[in-house]
Amino acid sequence: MTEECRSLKPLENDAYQVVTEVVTHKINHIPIYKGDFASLSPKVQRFIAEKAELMNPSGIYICDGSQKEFDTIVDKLVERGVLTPLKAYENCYLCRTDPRDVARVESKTWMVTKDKYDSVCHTPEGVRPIMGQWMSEEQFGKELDNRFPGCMAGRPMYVVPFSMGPIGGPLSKIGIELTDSSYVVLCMKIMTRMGAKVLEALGDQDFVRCIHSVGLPRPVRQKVINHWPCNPEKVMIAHRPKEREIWSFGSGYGGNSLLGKKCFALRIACNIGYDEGWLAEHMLIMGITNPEGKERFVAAAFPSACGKTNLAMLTPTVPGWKIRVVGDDIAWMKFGEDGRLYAINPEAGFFGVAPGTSHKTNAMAMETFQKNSIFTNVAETADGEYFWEGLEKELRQQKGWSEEQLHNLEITNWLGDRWHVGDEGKAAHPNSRFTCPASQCPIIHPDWEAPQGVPIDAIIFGGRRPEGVPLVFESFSWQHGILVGALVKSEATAAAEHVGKQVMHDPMAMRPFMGYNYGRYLQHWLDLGKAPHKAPKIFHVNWFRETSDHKFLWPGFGDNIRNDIAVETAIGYVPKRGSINLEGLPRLDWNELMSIPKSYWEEDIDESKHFLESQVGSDLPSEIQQELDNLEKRIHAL
Ligand code: GTP
Ligand code: SPV
Ligand code: MN
Repeated sequence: MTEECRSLKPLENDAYQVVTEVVTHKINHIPIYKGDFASLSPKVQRFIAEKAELMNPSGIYICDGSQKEFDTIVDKLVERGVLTPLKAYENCYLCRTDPRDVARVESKTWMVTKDKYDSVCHTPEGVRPIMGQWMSEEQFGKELDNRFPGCMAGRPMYVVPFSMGPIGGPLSKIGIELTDSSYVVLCMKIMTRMGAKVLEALGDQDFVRCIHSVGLPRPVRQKVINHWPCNPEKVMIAHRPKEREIWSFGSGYGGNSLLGKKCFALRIACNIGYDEGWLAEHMLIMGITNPEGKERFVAAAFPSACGKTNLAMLTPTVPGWKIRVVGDDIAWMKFGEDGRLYAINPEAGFFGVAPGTSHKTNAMAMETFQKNSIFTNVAETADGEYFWEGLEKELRQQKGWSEEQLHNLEITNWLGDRWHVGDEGKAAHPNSRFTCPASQCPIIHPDWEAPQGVPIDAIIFGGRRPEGVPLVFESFSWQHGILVGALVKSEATAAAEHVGKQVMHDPMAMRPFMGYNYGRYLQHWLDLGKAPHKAPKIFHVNWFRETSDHKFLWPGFGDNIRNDIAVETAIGYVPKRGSINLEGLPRLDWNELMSIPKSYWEEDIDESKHFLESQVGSDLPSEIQQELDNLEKRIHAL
């Protein structure tokens, strides 16, 4: 290598010197394995060179996003045992992670801002904020120094340019993820629009900087489990919203490592949305066509593992209705010139909870992942099929097996151990997931990639509420609807590290994904819904109400289509008896499904007030305080 190359320094104009042939193949002492560094914009070059210098990878691999590239990486991972082909399907693979790296780690997720209150609310002394954790810039500097220098030693650094939303669309945004995980590259190819086309569209513009490392430089001192390098003790998912930058260390799983998803499309994007006048939300988007052929679009926010993917792809049990999916997890929404709210799905794939998914509960998801998909932490049958809890019955039917034959089926569970139906423990991890291209969904909406989005008529909030909360109610107004969203609570699920069935607050289904001061976020919602904007209606649903012996009161899934309006109650409009089509359902306890028990709601309002006082404090917008006072009065008058 020439001396001139080794001493390469940023030039005044922000560009790296890329004139000699040597330099196009190496940055400082680091070789370029693939891609044309010289053709990148100065900003992109600088980003790559600086971070390569910091993390010291063995080489740099600039992804072009082609199928050939995907196949090459897959082949290598199969050879190494990281992926196992699922022979029963076309181009589908199983991946088992280190069992310590199986879900998002909310407790290790931080927002880094100079002013603490840009990230969190003014909570009373001694109260730990649950909507976002703040870290000071000084502390972040220390944490970074303690993790990232040299962290990619012995591993290639992949450069993954990606677009959230259709490339070049008016609501779309571009990011570049640097990662030392080839599994992440494969998933990013499925979950985003990725590769050379994105760099073309980017030109000289800025982008969201995403830095991800599994945090285990070579030579590795610890034992690597399942060929899945990670560093659970040192996990850190840090965001610098002002700088539009994400630093993720130590985990290769889902939202921790596919940085386009929760980190960018929610935590960073809600900051961009605050600055630019739009919303980034944890919501599915679906089109519902009634028997007369009229289609309306709905966006729905449920906490993690509470049914977004299932609802978005629902197969209606009531004849004449049609559902088509636009997105299953995230919505970016902006009011248009005509005053209506428009939404895009920034993602290109589904990263869905596997257990519980079957032809009975979500046939459309099943159809979507028959090819070109990656399954993480599911089980595998001796026939090279995926397996998880909830597939027992249909597998038996499909094969024409007796119960005994099913129990004899050889299964390898998510931990790689031999397992049979009926054995102790689980076949698949409860947060095991499928990653599949949305374009393969049979009911993907023809406008799902419309750059300007689809018009939203209604917003739905919901959660897992075993008691007290009726199947459905409509809010009295936009402001009241925002209060309803702010008071969303749900039972904890396996999507993050919380244990047990505790009912937790998850305002707007955004608790783990809030990117800035939650009081300002509520104010932003209030402001956007004002004239001349035409605010959509807001509803709350609960498919998860239980009887006293813990059975679901509502069949759910395909039956979630049944809805009509309405009598006025303390908490909102609820459907009249007879207004919901119940044809073909087993006997339902309508009164219990729709009741609003006074004692439950009296307790609930006290708890809600306490929650908003302690967690939002003086940042609570006065309009929301007013709505809260009104709600309290109505409940006491019940
Ligand atoms: P994230 O991807 O984590 O954001 O989850 P999600 O909100 O998309 O949840 P998903 O649709 O994947 O559902 C999670 C679990 O809830 C699965 O095991 C489903 O089978 C189950 N589930 C979904 N919808 C219903 C329903 O209407 N009733 C009942 N009882 N269970 C449901
Ligand atoms: C969620 O937890 O809401 C998910 C899965 O959608 S993850 O991408 O891991 O955050
Ligand atoms: Mn989600």
